[in-house]
Amino acid sequence: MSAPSLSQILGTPLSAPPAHSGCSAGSCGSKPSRVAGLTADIQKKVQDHPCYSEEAHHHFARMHVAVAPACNIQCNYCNRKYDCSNESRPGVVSEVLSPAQAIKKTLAVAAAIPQMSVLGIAGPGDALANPARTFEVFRALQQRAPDIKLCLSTNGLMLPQYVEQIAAANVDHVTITINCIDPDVGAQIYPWIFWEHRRVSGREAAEILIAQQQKGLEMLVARGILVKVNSVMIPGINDEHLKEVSRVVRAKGAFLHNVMPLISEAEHGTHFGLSGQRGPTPAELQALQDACAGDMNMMRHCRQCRADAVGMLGEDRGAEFTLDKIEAMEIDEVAAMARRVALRASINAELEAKRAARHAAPVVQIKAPSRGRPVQMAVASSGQDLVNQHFGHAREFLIYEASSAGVRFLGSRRAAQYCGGESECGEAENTLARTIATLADCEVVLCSRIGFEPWSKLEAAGIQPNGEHAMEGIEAAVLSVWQEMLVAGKLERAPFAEQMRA
Ligand code: CLF
Ligand code: SF4
Repeated sequence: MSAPSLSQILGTPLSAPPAHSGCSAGSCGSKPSRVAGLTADIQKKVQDHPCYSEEAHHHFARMHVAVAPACNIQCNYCNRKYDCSNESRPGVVSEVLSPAQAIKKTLAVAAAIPQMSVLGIAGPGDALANPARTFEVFRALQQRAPDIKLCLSTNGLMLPQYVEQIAAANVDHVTITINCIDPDVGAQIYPWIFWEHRRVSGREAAEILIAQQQKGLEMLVARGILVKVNSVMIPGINDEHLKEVSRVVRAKGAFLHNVMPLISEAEHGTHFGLSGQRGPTPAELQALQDACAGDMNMMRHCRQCRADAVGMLGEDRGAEFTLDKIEAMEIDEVAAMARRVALRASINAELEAKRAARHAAPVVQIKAPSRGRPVQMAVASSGQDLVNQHFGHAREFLIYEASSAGVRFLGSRRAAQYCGGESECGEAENTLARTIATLADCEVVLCSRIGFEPWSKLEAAGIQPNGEHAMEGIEAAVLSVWQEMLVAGKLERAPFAEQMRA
């Protein structure tokens, strides 16, 4: 007997993804349905900010300038002395810039990459522990490139003192790293802070920091500045507590919460790395993000950028813009700004048209949701929201879940590039094994192309490679594969990984 058709199973033709095929409410930042539901003012602020809008991160780039070397607190997960060109994590930079160098670099990048819509100051120390340098850059860019959004990231210790200057500099996106609201938890994360000309340690330090962060958050919200809260998930220390943090910052008006995994390796020389404190597994992180979600916007596409990152999230083009290279660049600031403004308008018009089409599409009536269990899939994409990357070239995979409720984005996972060229000869086997382990809970991997060797190894591990949706939109492709699995009766069986465990 042949398999039933999809419309027989679902009871209605499926010509398009469901109207709300993106993340379900509260699951991940400003997805299309959320962008449409925001006030015009907020929509304008987030629509081309790659961190505040998941949709925007497929199309717009950001850059950081590393003008803030000093920090006024110590976090047990931070060591700014360690640098490595392959390393990507907050606090890591190749060169600290003077404000003048940072301004020049920003104008050079903004001329070369017209998708660049946001300039952030995120270290390598704390932006507000270096206020003169930070605000000099913001003030100059406000004058010379007023179309670029200004973004600031801080630990919050000095935030209340600088809210006025932040507002005056037209910075309308601020990130505060808030890992706790309980000083006993904080004492396990922060050994000391520098406060009113003295070093304060232990519980007292955490108490001061928490009070300053909360006050700063309230003051920013009162001024209409969008606040994102970053939290580092540290298993056994603040993982359970972060649900309460999420509840409190949401009640105070934070726009977005970004729960990130602790990065902890002994070779980084951090306290947590040396003491063996582990980071969370992808499943633990996902579970906490889901638990925090409620009606809060959760960010799930963070790439834990370097403090000198340049380009789309997930890529780093910093090597193209070293000081010696930008010195040699001729920049026509006026022409570059006109190009950026035109490109931004055209991308936003295209996204608006897609949103309208999505809302106009027929709503899929699912009559038998129990027959379609959720399926987790990995996607290789180099941007534009498309399945457009060769499996062997992917340095990260985007993880989606498809179910009868639609498609939702779960996050991204780093991977080593399988086709790494001659330098990696002999390493390919290990790289592939590591990638397969990273994707072990996915049932399908979508990519534009894939070689025979990785295809057969993925298949043997229960992960079905799929190159049939090359250059299609990611969500439509993921939904389409789920539908094919449903029609083929594959969703009546448990995922391969579960079958192996049974
Ligand atoms: Fe940079 Fe941060 Fe602004 Fe974005 S990053 S200062 S809000 S422009 Fe973005 Fe990078 Fe995650 Fe930060 S992906 S680490 S959340
Ligand atoms: Fe490092 Fe940032 Fe913590 Fe300062 S606030 S110690 S720079 S992670």
